Order: sequence, then C-alpha cells, then structure tokens
Amino acid sequence: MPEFDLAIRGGTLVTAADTVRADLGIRDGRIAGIAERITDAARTIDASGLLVLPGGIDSHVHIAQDSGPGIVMADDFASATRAAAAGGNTCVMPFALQPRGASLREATHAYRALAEGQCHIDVAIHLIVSDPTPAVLGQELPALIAEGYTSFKVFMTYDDLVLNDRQILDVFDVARREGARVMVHAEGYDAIRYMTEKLERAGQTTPYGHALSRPQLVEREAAHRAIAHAELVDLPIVIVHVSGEQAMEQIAWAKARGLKIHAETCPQYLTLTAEDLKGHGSDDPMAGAKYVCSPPPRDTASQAAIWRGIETGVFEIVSSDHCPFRYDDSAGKLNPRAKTSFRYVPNGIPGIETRLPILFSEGVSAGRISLNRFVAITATNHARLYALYPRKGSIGVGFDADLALWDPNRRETIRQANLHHGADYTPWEGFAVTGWPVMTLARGEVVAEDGRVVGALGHGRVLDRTAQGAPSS
Ligand code: DUC
Ligand code: ZN
Ligand code: ZN
Repeated sequence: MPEFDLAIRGGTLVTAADTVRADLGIRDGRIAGIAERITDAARTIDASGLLVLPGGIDSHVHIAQDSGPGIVMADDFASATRAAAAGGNTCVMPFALQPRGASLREATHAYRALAEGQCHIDVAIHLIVSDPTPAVLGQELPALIAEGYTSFKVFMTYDDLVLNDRQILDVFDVARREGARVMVHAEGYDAIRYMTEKLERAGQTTPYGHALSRPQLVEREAAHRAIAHAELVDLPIVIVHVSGEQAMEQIAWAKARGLKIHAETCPQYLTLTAEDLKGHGSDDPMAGAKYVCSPPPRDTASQAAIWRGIETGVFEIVSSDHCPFRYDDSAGKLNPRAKTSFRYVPNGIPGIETRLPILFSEGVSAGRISLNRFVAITATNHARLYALYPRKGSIGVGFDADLALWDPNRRETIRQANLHHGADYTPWEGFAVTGWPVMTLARGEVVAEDGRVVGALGHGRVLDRTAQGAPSS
C-alpha cells in the first residue's frame, strides 16, 4: 500500500513565511509529508511551473441570509461554495443572523441546517447579534460560543441591526468573558439617516446617493467609537470592510497606541470608486445599483491608502464581503422600492470567486505585495483570527490538505459568463488579471479544476471551533 493517497509534485510551496520547492504527500485529507521528492503515492498531480498555496479562507461572506421583506440573496450554500471553490478558496465564513425579537440559538441552528450537506468546501459560521436581550447575553451567546460559534458581528447602523453604545459594550463584555472574537460594522446610524433624508429631500434618489449618504467621516467616527469601546472593555476586535483612508487612520492610530484592533478590507475598496455608482453613462438610471455596498467604494486616493495599509500591516485580512443580489430581479437590486430611493437598494455585491484573482493580480503581479503577504492576508491570518489555525490556513504536516494551485503567469479576463455564483452580474466585468487558480483541493480532494467545479456537493463540512479563552490579541 502506498504511503500517501496523493502526491503533489514539482510545485513551489508558499506559506506566509516561506517559499520552497518541495513535493507534498497527502493522506486521509491531511498533509502528511513534505519532502524534496515524494514518489510513494497512489495518485500524482504534476504541479511543475505552478505555485502551491494554502486554499483561500474568506472569513466574511453572506450566504442565504435573510435580507428583509421581498429581497432574496442570490446564493445558497451550494452556489456560494461552488463559486468559492472555483476561485481558489477552501473555506468560507458566513453569518447566522438573529432577527430582532427572535432567539439567536434557534436562528443559528436553523441556519446551520441550511448548510449541512450543501457545501463543496468547508464552512465555519459566525453569528450576527441584533438583539442582545438578557437571555441572549446571559445564556444563548455563552452556550453558542461553547458549541463552537466563537465569533460574531455587531452593527453600528441599519434599522433592524443597529446596536446602541451600551448594547455594544454589553456584547463586548460577554465576548471578553467567554473568549469570542467580535467583528464590527463601523458606520454611524444617525449620521447616515440624517444624510439620507437630506439627499431624498433634495431629489437625489439614484444609486449614487448611497455613496453621498455615507461619506468617509461616517465610517471614521464609528471606527473611533468602536475602538474606544474595545479599549474600555479591553477586548480585541476586528473592524471589518474598512473602505476609507480616514477610518484606516483611526485604526493605525489605535495600533500605534498598542490597542488590540484588527482590520479587514476588501477588493472593492482597492479597485472600485464611488464614481461606479453613477452607472458609467448607461441609459439605465439604476445601473449604479450593481456597485451599491456598505461602506461604499471611495476614490483613487483612498485606494492607494488602503494598499499602503495592506503593505504596512494595518490590515491583517482581505475578505470579499460577498453579499450577492441579482441585478435584474424584483427580489434584488431592481426591487420596486429601489427605484424610488437608493435607501432601498439591497446593500452588497458578489465577490467570492473574484477576490483572490483580483488581489493576486493587483497585489502580487503588480509588485505591491509579496507572495507570502498574499498568503497571509488571504488565508493564514483569517485562520488565526477566527480559531481555525493550525487546522487550516497554512501548509505543514497535520494541516488539512486545503490547497490552491496557481499559475502566476496566466492572463484571464473576469466575465460573468464564466463565474459560478448565483448573481447575474459581476462588478468586475472585463477586469483583466494576471495569475489564476487552476486547481483547488479541499481536504485532499480536487474540487475545482480549470474553471470547472468537479467536487461533490456535501464534501464541505460545517466546522466547529473551540472557544479560545479571552483572545489576548
Ligand atoms: N455589511 C456587510 O458586511 N455586508 C453587506 C452589507 C453590510 O452592510
Ligand atoms: Zn457590514
Ligand atoms: Zn458583510
């Protein structure tokens, strides 16, 4: 009997720390050997000329999430994980949302049931706490954390999700006591409402109004407030989907003072601008809705600042914030109310399949970041922040054999026609990239190859994590 089930031969292995020419031996879905030459395997994949990277971990995606009356998210677990696999990912982290007035525990278990048996790659579930009642804070959250739901998101905006400052402090307090990781959506609710109503009164109701209603200072102010609350409770937090230079400056300031503030950004804040919400001169007044996400994309100066933040370590992770709605659909971007005001355009864009190629191309191929930094911000740091390490996030003996084989020279153009998600458009239509994931292996099985998803539905598992004790960093 051969020593390994599979050998990946001739590739260049890349981790967050090292780049080495070596073969990999895989047994029972895990990496079992790394050596100059591995020959004793039942099957061999020739990776000559390719880079062998840890599969991407996208720790911020929205899948089959309740999105309000009449609005339907464009992806279920099958389509989202199919698209993720084709894009070089081996693990994604969506959110179980607690509707106001409902039990967080019931919402979480119902959400998990949607995922079981329906995934191509592994999934680990975060929570969204929208109603921190005494029962939620005292019993449900601690019990869920102990069950392995060790991270959750809080919102500083949205009518049906916003927490006030006291509620945020109470949730932070539970997270500190129970050892959970908190993600913060930092945009100020009242400032956005004030701006929205003012814009509507002035007749500015098209999708571009969305960007005007959420200027950078709205994000800056909320980021600063979240940082202050985290400092008060002494809780490390993650400020997610940071879009603007101004919020980034707050985070850099906090880090310089030794505060334990982590930060995430997304490809849209590196490649899109608020101008996209004007619709590129289309006759269709709603065309800009394809780019409506929160926070909104900014300007090219902000893009350059965010790249600097990636290079200098202000940002530890880059996620997609995949939040897909179909465009030409009355349950999506073109729902009847969206035509009356930007405030009714569902917030979010698809990006689960395009995150890695865009970042590889604009980051590594363009010479902005090293291959090792690419691995850190797309896989390793996600695993470390969200308690998946050392099972996932790197290449080493004992890690899950979650791998993406990259051709660093392959040129491709992103086209909706070639993507696997449930949305009917991509904001990056026609975007040219250099570097492409040509094969994805999830726990040792080939799940995607050359743009085709070949893995079985149900191969992906819902992962349980363990509470980490109060995260000290
Ligand atoms: N926040 C997200 O994280 N995703 C989509 C919309 C939003 O506000
Ligand atoms: Zn958010
Ligand atoms: Zn999100």
